[in-house]
Amino acid sequence: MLEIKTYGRLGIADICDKVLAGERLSVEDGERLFACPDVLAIGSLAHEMRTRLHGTSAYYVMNQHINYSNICVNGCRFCAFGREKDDPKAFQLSIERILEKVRQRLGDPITEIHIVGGCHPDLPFSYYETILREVRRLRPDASIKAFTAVEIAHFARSEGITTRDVLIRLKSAGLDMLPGGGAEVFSQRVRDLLCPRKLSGRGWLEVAGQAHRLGIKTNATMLYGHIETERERLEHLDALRTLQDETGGFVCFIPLPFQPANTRIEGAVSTTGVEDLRTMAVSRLMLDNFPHIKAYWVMLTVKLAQVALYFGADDFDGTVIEEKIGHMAGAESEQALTRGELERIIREGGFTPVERNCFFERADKAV
Ligand code: V47
Repeated sequence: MLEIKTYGRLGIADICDKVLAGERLSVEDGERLFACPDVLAIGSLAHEMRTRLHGTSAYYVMNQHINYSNICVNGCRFCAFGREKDDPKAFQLSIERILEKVRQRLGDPITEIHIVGGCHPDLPFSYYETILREVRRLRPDASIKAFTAVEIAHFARSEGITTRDVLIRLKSAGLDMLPGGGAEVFSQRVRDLLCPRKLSGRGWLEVAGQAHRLGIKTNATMLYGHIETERERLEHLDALRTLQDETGGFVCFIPLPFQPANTRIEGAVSTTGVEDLRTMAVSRLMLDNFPHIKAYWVMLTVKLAQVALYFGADDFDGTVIEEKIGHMAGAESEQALTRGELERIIREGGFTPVERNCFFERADKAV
């Protein structure tokens, strides 16, 4: 950490005291952190908290992403991945094609398969159940992290059943965990402007809470760097930690910097490195009840994600293998990293690489 007097000079000595005492920061504290000109001071506070929780460990996972379809009824303005059904770039994978992708990687020691798509207008619910059953059969040792809260609500609407029943059926088909996507920022103002057809912030939180109560862990994301205010980011973080107080079901938080290419937000530009690091650090400091914060290298770039390990992040995500959502929006990162590359990046950053599964159980201890 920097010297205490530095925080005094910056007018945030009281926030520094709260962090050191393990006390919760308010949304107003968060606003002051965003306003503080010294990003290193904020970063070192977040690093203090991250080190208290995880020491020098930095986690990674051997995983595989599979997108079953990009056809989506929501048409969110920030998304370059989703397509209408009749678009020449629309795709929809058959179950056999999905299994083929899993089979191609059977030789790799993958412990997590991450499956998401758009909100498809007419795929039957049995399609999703079959994906889970068959992937589970092919790779019984890998955890399946699939379908965001937005997809869960969409399946419920299409099938005419409750989101709770959707979750129960998917769990019995092999679902282990929900990924954190679809949260964007919960602010209704932002959602009305960017994704009016999408599940509301309140709806997203309800589905996440239901999943937690059924014993299904989830992650949570925040898409930032478009039209949202800092206050809206902080209110998003506050809503997440309130739910986490109730359920304890969130595993990892992932701040996602908006990638503007091929999207429909006029005049949007990429976030800068300092903004990304500051948002990472503020997220770590606000989310005092979240065990893990992910530096998602796909959206941050590998180099900035490595630096983010000093700004509150403790997880580097993983091998990924084939990424579409960020890359269709202009992400400049690689498509995949190997175990060797992940370990070298983490080690050269000064951390100890620890392989984990989707629940953050260490690979050497996982059953
Ligand atoms: O929900 C969409 C975001 C998310 C853009 O849970 C965009 O472990 C940036 O949620 N620029 C999907 N982001 C990715 C995601 C995720 C990724 C890795 C790990 C986990 C996890 C979750 O990507 C979407 C949306 O919020 N997104 N468009 C864009 N233009």
